[in-house]
Amino acid sequence: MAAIPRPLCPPVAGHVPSPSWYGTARLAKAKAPQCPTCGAVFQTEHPAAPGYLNEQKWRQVNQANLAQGFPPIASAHQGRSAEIPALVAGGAHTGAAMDGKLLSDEAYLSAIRDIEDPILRAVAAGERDYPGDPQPTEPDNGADGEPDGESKSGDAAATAAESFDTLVAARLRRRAEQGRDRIVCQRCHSLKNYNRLERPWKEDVVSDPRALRFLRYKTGFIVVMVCDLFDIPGSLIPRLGEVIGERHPVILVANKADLLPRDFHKARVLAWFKRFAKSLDVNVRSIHLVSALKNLGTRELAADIVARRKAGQDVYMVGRANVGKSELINALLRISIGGSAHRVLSSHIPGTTMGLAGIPLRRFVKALVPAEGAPAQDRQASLYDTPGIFSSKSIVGYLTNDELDLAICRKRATPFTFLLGTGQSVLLGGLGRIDLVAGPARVCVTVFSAVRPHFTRIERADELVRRLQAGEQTVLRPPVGDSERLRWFPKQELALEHEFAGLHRRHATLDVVFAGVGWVAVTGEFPRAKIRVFSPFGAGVCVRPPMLPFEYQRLSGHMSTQRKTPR
Ligand SMILES: Nc1nc2c(ncn2[C@@H]2O[C@H](COP(=O)(O)OP(=O)(O)OP(=O)(O)O)[C@@H](O)[C@H]2O)c(=O)[nH]1
Ligand SMILES: [Mg+2]
Repeated sequence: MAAIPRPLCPPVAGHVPSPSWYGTARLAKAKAPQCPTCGAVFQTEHPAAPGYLNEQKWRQVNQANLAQGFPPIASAHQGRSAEIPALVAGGAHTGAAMDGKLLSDEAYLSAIRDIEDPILRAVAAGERDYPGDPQPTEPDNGADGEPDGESKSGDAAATAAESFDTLVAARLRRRAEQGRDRIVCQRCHSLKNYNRLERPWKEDVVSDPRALRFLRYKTGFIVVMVCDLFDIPGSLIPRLGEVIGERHPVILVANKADLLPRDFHKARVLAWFKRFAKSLDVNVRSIHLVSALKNLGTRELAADIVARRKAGQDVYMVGRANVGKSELINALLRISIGGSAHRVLSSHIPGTTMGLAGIPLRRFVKALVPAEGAPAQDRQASLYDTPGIFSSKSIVGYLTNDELDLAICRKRATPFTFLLGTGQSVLLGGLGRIDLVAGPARVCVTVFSAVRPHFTRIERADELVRRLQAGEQTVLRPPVGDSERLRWFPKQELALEHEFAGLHRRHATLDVVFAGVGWVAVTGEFPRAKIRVFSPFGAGVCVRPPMLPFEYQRLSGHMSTQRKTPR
């Protein structure tokens, strides 16, 4: 595959580089305060960058840390670190005298008790049923509502106040225990609630596997290496063993199995996948096909992790960006008792996870820890989500958010089978193109991709690509956007030229893969065919043995030489 001669995206004016890459390496040593859902180091400097907290949230993080006995945190970004203690000390919003210190637990509770307005008091205490709410309250939970001072004697009022304290303390403890009072960074908040990012995501991706190098110097852990079944071999990290060490036990997981056709032959796909696993330089102990989103195979995976993990060992999820590591952790939490409050952030934007986000293993009761609780050795053990390693060869790297929506396969892929004649071309938007330049009159091609394929003559394909590169929107989508965006979009270049013989009339001979976008299977019995494959910068294309060699039969009844584009 050709190397990419330029950065993934044009420079952005006023952009501040993210500290994520270095943060990841550093985090292994120094425990800086992190966002619990993406692992980014908290900061108060750059609102659009990962880990940003406003001043109020920053104070709350400090208070929560202090309540748990941690020292006050300093900003990871040194620029304003001198101001931070003052900022924290300035948190006297409850009116308690603090002499430059933070509120203790008791002071916080008494400050809450002193609030006169019952509704404000309930809000401050984290109540969900506010006094005056029309919902019925539980009959045995009278202290949950407003203690009615006027109708009580002095003793009764004191008891009510005391039980209110106990209740608030218990509730705060419970919320912290359940992870419901987590404070997340602004980036996670906007990704989770609005599914968008304010700044280009490509600025934040971790593209060097050496970010995981700290694992080389650690002992006592097991690795779960996740890859995307829809993007093999693009989602494998070829020389991971050089980075993390070759001796650590690795469980290899091919995720997103739900994207394959409904009745795919599992044993055959597993055998096919094992060939790629053999080329890895890590100590692969077992292989699983799972779907984190649909909870397929996750229980078997959990049982395998339990069987292979020794007491006290940590678990690290590693893999390329967007393969579903975080979703897999959420799937394991889903099958654990009460673990859902510790969810990590998962989104279709590559580079969602920014640092090491560790979840104590005791949160995975029933999935990774026995139902009666974690054994003593496992008290300190955690399951870590790591930032995905972005592949510079992936075509996905050139796409904007809107284009990602068109290109990334999110639901079961419907294979389209067509006859491609010599001198014809099949195009996957501006992301890939295969020309059949010589060979039999026709070959069968089956497209597995979310991008709508376009079939045409080679001369017409040349013309479409030329117009696209001149900034005109054509049927080739993605890319999408104004003419400046289309002009900027990388030019299609020759990625490979391949000559092969068709082996069987009813059996695909090979897959042509466009990393991150999908693949095209070629079927037919012929002595020789020659294809030319193009992609942006000529990157991310390879040929592999067919993954689903019999799939082309599915639509053979609908096949038509007249129909140029599938409906
Ligand atoms: N169809 C399908 N989609 C999945 C599955 N698992 C994850 N996804 C989707 O893949 C996308 C990426 O998932 P993440 O969990 O954020 O991937 P990640 O590996 O943590 O990515 P980074 O944090 O960027 O390294 C999200 O849109 C998920 O919904 C799956 O099993 N099936
Ligand atoms: Mg992630």
